[in-house]
Amino acid sequence: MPERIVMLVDLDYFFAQCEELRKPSLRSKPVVIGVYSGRTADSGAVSTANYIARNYGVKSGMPIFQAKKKLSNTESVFLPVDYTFYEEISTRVMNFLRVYADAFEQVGIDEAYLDVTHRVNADFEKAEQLSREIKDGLRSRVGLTCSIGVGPNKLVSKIAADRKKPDGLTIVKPEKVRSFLAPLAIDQLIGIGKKTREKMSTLGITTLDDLAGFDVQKLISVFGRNLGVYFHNASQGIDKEPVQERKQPESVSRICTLSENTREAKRIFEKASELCDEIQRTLKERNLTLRTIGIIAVMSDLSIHVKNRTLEAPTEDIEQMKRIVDDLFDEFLGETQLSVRRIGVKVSNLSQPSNHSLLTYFGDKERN
Ligand code: TTP
Ligand code: MG
Repeated sequence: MPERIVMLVDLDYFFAQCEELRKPSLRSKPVVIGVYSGRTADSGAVSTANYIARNYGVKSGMPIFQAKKKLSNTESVFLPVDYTFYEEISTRVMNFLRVYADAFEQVGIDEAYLDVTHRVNADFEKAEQLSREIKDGLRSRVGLTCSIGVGPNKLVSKIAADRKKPDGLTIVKPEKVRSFLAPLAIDQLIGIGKKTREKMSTLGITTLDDLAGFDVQKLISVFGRNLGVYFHNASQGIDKEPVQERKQPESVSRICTLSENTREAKRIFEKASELCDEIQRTLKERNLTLRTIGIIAVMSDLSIHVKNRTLEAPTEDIEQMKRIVDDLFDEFLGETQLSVRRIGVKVSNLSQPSNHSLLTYFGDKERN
């Protein structure tokens, strides 16, 4: 394969930066965006935070009350996720970026791969200029900063983009790939989470250099052929995955006929729960999260009813999905006297979270 040049553009502290965009006075303060569960005023988790808040130790996934503690003596601002607004900004960013690429692939809400090989005549110096042009353009046209990684493939460009943030630019030419990767911890690779890291550690592997030097047959015997070969290649920066636009399904649904018509909530919930499990398997296979959950009920008179709920942020949590499906059926049964003949569950507003993109190719269920 001829040498490629692939760029990964990742927006900095995206949700928080969007909030700063519409309210510039936030820029000088710690800003935390949270998904509030609604149980108590502060229950929920941090979605992201600006870099001022990160300097106080605030991180994605941290409980909101803990972030509040860390920021107790500051002028911090806590805001709920406004996904619709972030999607609008994301669309503007992606439309801006797409024009620069021979091939374009959006990953998640704030990242995209650009294959720019032809555009820059396979010249890394030109790719660097182009990266600066893109960074300047995003700043002046949309008002956002990003971090860019440039390398000979997706794997290297992704790791490169993570090296310097915010507002970073990291270029890794093909001849530097090995020395760039060698000292990094193995969990820089997509697909290496806690369990794999521990297993590798027992084999004496902690860095990508250790992994690159490890016998591939032994890796295969421990992790299976697909993962073993993937780890072996990835540790050396070998990745042939093309940059290509992903076509995502609009929705995933399952429907079934009940063994007999019923109004009994428990029986409906049980069946709906099985449908949710099936849907979740499909979502997992395709690395998709959902934001809208709907139920479908076909009644004894064959009339069809639909009810939907849209969450404030995407989820992949099956228990949350089942709770909402139960709620929706509960509400629905309260509104009708008829018995139910067929039930369905439909999820839509699907998206692919960044960072998970390679997992399914290699059959590893682990998450970073
Ligand atoms: P990231 O690109 O991982 O994070 P980020 O853009 O906030 O920060 P960075 O400067 O390190 O790139 O994720 C993009 C958005 O996805 C982020 O702004 C909020 C959302 N997100 C969550 O809701 N929960 C999470 O655990 C993570 C990691 C991200
Ligand atoms: Mg980001």
